Amino acid sequence: MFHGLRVAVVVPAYNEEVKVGATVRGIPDWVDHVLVVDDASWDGTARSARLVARRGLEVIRHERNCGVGAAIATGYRRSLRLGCDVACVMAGDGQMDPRDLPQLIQPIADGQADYVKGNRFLRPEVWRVMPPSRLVGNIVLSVLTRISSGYWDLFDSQCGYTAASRRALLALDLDRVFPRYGYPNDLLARLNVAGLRVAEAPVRAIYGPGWRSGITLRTALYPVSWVLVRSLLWRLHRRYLCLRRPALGGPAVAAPQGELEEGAVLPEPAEGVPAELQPAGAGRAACTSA
Ligand SMILES: Nc1nc2c(ncn2[C@@H]2O[C@H](COP(=O)(O)OP(=O)(O)OP(=O)(O)O)[C@@H](O)[C@H]2O)c(=O)[nH]1
Ligand SMILES: [Mg+2]
Repeated sequence: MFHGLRVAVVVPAYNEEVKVGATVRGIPDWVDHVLVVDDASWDGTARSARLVARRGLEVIRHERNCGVGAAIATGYRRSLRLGCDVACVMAGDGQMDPRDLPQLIQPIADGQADYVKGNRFLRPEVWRVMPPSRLVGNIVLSVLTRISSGYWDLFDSQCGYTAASRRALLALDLDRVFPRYGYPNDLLARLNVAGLRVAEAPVRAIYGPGWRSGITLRTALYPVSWVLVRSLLWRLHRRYLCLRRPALGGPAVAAPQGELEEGAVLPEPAEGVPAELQPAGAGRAACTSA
């Protein structure tokens, strides 16, 4: 618990058998639930995570690779079902420092923010620690994401170290969040359309000697460019042209199984995601949308 809030840390992991154990062990004891989402890794990621003896640890495995955004959405759904007040995301590759967790959660605990993202550029050593290719990419994408998301004060858009309040998770349509690299950019536009308050907290950048990344032109740059254009158009459409419609399809996610509100849009079952973590109502007879 953190100041009376039940906290989950979601750890998306794909082929991280070397790093995931240390990542999980580093998460402080006051975190109530650690939800490792192994996205159909072909190495021993799930086994390495399960070897850690820790209260509240769950290892969820997708049957097929769904992408980092989809893995995070699976973890978010589980945290909602566990009754958590806050769900943080900490990558399974050991690039996020657990000492930064309290300052990510604090603005939510203080009632000042619904969602908090890390910003590595708020710490001076970032210029020394982050590789030049990442510095340039981050700066360009941060500026573009300001435009696409409508949050003009935010920076370091690609930082995946975040804390989301229950309120934010219930307002988002988790089934529609972009499933692969590009999800942070997509998520920010969705938070904006839902009218949620987003804050930033300084976090450390970690790029050790064993650093490796799944980011390539094909896996990241092209999808992220597409997400930025799509998010901008969607946000402008939802904010300025759809004034009579609700911000996002919240009820479908918010309502527990069996208690869906009339008129809620029921999501399609997500392929590769375990049955118990399918979106609320998935696969049931669809209602008509409001
Ligand atoms: N669940 C899931 N996780 C993934 C997938 N691809 C990457 N990840 C995880 O997402 C985290 C971040 O991935 P990276 O490729 O290192 O990207 P990054 O850390 O944002 O960027 P770098 O600065 O290049 O390291 C890691 O914990 C990966 O294991 C995927 O397809 N599914
Ligand atoms: Mg990484």
